[in-house]
Amino acid sequence: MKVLKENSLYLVTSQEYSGRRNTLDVVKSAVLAGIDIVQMREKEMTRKELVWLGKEISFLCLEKDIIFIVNDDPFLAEEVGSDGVHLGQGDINIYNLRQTRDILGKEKIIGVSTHSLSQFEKANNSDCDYIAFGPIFSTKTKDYSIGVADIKKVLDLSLKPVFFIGGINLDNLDIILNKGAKNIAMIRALVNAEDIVRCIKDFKNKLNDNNFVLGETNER
Ligand code: TZP
Ligand code: MG
Repeated sequence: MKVLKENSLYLVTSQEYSGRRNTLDVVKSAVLAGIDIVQMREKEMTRKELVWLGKEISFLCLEKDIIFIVNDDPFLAEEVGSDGVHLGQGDINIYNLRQTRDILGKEKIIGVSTHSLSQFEKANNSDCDYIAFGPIFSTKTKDYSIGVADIKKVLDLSLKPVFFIGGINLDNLDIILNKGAKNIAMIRALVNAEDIVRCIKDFKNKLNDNNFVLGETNER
């Protein structure tokens, strides 16, 4: 299994929010800039398009040792040669974690989306490899946000890497880093950035410079 490193920056793709860029070009820039993880999350593509795009991204990520995750579908994740699958709360009703593990095997990564402390605790005690928690801030992708109140609690409880997601950008990143967050995931701040390479480098610098110390208040 590829190792999920700390201070990871996780790009979630979306052609819908990428303006005139296509997702493959977004991923090429992200790979060039040193992204850690890429998830193909394309809700408007046919399966044929997803297989084509997934194989292209798989190849790009393999060359650079970047983790490539496919959203929603473990069979698609397997078919395109990705490193794993990301399942939402709805998806785990279709493919539960046991079935997903059977499809992908123990060397592949399984991530789960959570939107509340109780969903987090359930995922934390399940056979997944990382957990996404959010939407933290308001985002066009979801019609609600859960705020920052549970971040510290989630980090205290966490038995596996946690990725905070939802409306995160370079202006509000410090708020969650100051609560102890190590890893972040996002769509629009990256796919919409004027200069994707520069933007990723700015995020990576902030994550790597993050000197949050457990036990200190770090409130600003
Ligand atoms: N899950 C929770 S929030 C979200 C997903 C897929 C969307 C994140 O997109 P953005 O543009 O970074 O707010
Ligand atoms: Mg899903």
